[in-house]
Amino acid sequence: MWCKREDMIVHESDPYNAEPPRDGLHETLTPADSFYVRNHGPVPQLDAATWTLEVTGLVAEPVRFTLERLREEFAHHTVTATMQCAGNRREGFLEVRDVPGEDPWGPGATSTARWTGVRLADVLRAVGVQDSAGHVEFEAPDVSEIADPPQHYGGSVPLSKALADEVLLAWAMDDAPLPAVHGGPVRVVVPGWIGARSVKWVTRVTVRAEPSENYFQATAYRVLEPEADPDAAGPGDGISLGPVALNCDILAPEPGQAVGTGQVRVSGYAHAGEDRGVARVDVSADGGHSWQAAELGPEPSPWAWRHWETTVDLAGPGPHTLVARAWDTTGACQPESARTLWNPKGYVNNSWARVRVNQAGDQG
Ligand SMILES: Nc1nc2c(c(=O)[nH]1)N[C@H]1C(S)=C(S)[C@@H](COP(=O)(O)O)O[C@H]1N2
Ligand SMILES: [Mo]
Repeated sequence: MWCKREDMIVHESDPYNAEPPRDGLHETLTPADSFYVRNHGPVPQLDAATWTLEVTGLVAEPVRFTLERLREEFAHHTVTATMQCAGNRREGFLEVRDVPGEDPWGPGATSTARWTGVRLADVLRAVGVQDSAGHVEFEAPDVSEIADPPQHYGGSVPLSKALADEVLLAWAMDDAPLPAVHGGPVRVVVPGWIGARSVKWVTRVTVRAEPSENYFQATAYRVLEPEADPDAAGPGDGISLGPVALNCDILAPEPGQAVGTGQVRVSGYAHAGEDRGVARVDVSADGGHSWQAAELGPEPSPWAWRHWETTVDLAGPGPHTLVARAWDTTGACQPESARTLWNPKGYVNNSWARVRVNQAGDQG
């Protein structure tokens, strides 16, 4: 489905929500057939020839752009950026407490691509932003029944982020036309922020004084207090999510994998959102008692994840827990346990990554 590999882990087929197995996340640029998909409604089939983008609200004068006009009037830019859903690694919360009504995403609700398009800032400046502007809202034609009441998908970012160089109206992913399932013909890409703000199939940009009132901005994608009832949550409740929290996970070995005797190669990804970078990743082969620094791969861009790997010695045959934790350029480290982070909608599980493996005995 949607040109994805057959072994995608499909959380929902309608709307289609799927993540790749861990082995789909090893490369700097995630292969298109492995890139995770997060939808809240049916994928709209839009025609690039008739698609238009309305830029309105607190602007000098509203303007409607065709794709051709965007391509012709503005400089093209390419940014390598990691998309990460706020629900990435939610699965890790389930052993703490259930998260009713939300899909148990593993470590694959994140992927990286080279996005090409025009800067949102260039478009906003061309249209003229009024002094009273504070936020920029994005709206798309997909209607979500999950929203209360059912409504088009949307969200917003503060004007300061909307005007940042890295934020694009993108029509290409890894130099190919943006596939429909990823928001083609055009989506917003907000590097360093939760995936929810990178609105797919964007057809309207509204400059506003306040954040969007859309359900997915005002009510969802918020960290509620542990005892709050998510069904009773209303606009403005909880902590609104924007910049991505520092996170990492182990990609190899896989959970439950039987590993041989001797040294074991451990690898994974780490990602620090917004203006922070990954500074170090520590790996423990004894459940977190002792640590060694992993070797960091190249930083593909300030907006992308970094892969890491190292080799560990396991204490001997039997079960072992491999643990990984990332540090960012502010000196902050991931929290140890999902227990301290559990929240009713299951967002931002950025606790230490843990993978249990079994070391085989000597084949004497
Ligand atoms: N129009 C629209 N945009 C959307 C969504 C959506 O359901 N509809 N989902 C958002 C969420 S929560 C995420 S994590 C990213 C996922 O992008 P992808 O499907 O290309 O991986 O898209 C965002 N943009
Ligand atoms: Mo998301």
